[in-house]
Amino acid sequence: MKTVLAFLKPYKLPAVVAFLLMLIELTVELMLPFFLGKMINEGVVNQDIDTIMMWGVIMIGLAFIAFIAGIINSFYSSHVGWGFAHDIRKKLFAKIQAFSFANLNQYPTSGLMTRFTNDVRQIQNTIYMILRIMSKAPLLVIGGVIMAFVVNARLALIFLITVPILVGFILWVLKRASGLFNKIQNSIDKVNRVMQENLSGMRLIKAFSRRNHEETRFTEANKTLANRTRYTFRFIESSMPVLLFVMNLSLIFIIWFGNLQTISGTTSVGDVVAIINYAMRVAMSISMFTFIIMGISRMKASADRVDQVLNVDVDLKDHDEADSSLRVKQGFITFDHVSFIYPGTTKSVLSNVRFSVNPGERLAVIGSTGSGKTSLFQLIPRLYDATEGEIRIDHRPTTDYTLDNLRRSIGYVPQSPLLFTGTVAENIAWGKEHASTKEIIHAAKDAQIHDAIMELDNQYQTKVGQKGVNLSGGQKQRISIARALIRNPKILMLDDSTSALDLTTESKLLHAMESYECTTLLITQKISTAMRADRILLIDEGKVLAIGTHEELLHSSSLYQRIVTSQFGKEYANVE
Ligand code: M5T
Ligand code: MG
Repeated sequence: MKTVLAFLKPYKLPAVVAFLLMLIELTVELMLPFFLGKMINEGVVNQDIDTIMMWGVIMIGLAFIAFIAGIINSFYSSHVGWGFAHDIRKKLFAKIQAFSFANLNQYPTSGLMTRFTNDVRQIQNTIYMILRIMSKAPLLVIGGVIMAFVVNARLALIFLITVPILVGFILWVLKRASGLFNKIQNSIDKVNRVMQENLSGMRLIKAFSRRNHEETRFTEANKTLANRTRYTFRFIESSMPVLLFVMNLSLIFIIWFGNLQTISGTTSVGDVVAIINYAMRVAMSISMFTFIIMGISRMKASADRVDQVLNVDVDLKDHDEADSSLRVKQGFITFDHVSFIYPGTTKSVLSNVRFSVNPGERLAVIGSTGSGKTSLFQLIPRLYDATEGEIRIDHRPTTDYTLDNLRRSIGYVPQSPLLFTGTVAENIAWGKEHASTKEIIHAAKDAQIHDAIMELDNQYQTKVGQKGVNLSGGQKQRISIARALIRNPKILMLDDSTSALDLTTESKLLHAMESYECTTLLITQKISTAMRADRILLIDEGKVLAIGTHEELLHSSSLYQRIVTSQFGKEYANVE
């Protein structure tokens, strides 16, 4: 909770103002029973209308002041709440932007979403309530007891017994409730996760006709949430009658004992009325504790969850020795004895990988599924860091570059293309800040998608829906290629990005890409594509089996021969 609460710092002043205004309200509330007692003792008992009027006017005046203080307090409290929530969201967002892939794997999207929305709102509401009324309740209990002693110490003794019992009981409930609310928050996560997967996988669910299965999953998550919420609230609500019972007992005792004293003449009627009034206010404040408990324990649960994210160690950041003026100039890539294991796993995905790619060279990476091709790609822009060995670009370790400079020089087309909500033009321009229309069209033409875009209803201004559902797989691939090309990268990486293209289009694309002065790495399953590269890297089970031209591999690698045979037939491999 600490990290989150530190965000209150800039709001010290309005928070203090709110607190002071609350103190005014509190003082008035504490004075009113006292004056009421005086009004009865001096005015009512003596039947003195003037005195009654005087105290009446004073009390109305005070109540009015409290009323105004309350309104201004509310204004300041909500200001603190909103500002505070805004700052946390901003910080959370920035933090998540800095997350490495490994960090992201740790926190599912739904969990992050819940933190952004539900958790932050929970904290905001509680902060508001604390400034508005919650902090008043305990002070009112303390002040009420003190004032009761001021009015009549003998009658007030009863508070010394009841208040500690009640406070102890409340603390116990608080401790218990905090754990329960944590569980509720986790269940909300779960419901969100199921819902999110459901929405993003709706087409698949329909195609596989798995509606019932999904419904069961949702019903279960939802039921757990409902059960936990019910249990927690029942627990808290059942503490309420206990509180009221103890408080009412003490009220009865005050009335009974006060009555005896008034009859014997040791206490005045006004004092008894004032003490009863204090007892009622103390009782009200104590019963408010239930809400305070709910609020604070919910806030604690939420704040801890937000804390978790804010305190995550981002394991991938600029090295201290990174030189911010260093840029990738040529695109010379070296893998020097690189081994890689995904964080949190034990399986070696790449072992002892060694190869170099010259500036401007085109290298095809070929290998069976799961052999580590994508993993190898991810190491270059430092989406993950190699476990062992070093990757150098232009003879400098990738860690010498700032992440920003390194990634800026790379055009990466991931294996599953992702489009953002927006127009086609915006999606292409996403690759380069301030891209002109001319550049967008140029990149689209090179990516062989221009003609297809022109056939869309609004051409470049066509909106692609969430995840670009209204485009074909091949169209999405080519838009994401255009997005990479528009950067004019020094290093272009295509992860199986031409798999959905027909041979003619693919051929045109590869031809157009030749005009870009960059080192190109392309993962492919097709020998025909690989053959168009300068050299081919054959990878299997995380090891580099061979690297060389098509002819060289045909002679040196039996696995390569087998792949060629399976794609082109026996004759071809033999003839070569
Ligand atoms: C190689 C594992 C995967 C596989 C091996 C991306 C990714 C992969 N793996 C992880 O544990 N976590 C990850 O985030 O690594 O996987 P790859 O590099 O994706 O293989 P590929 O690109 O050659 O395969 P494909 O199917 O794309 O051709 O054991 O479990
Ligand atoms: Mg892959």
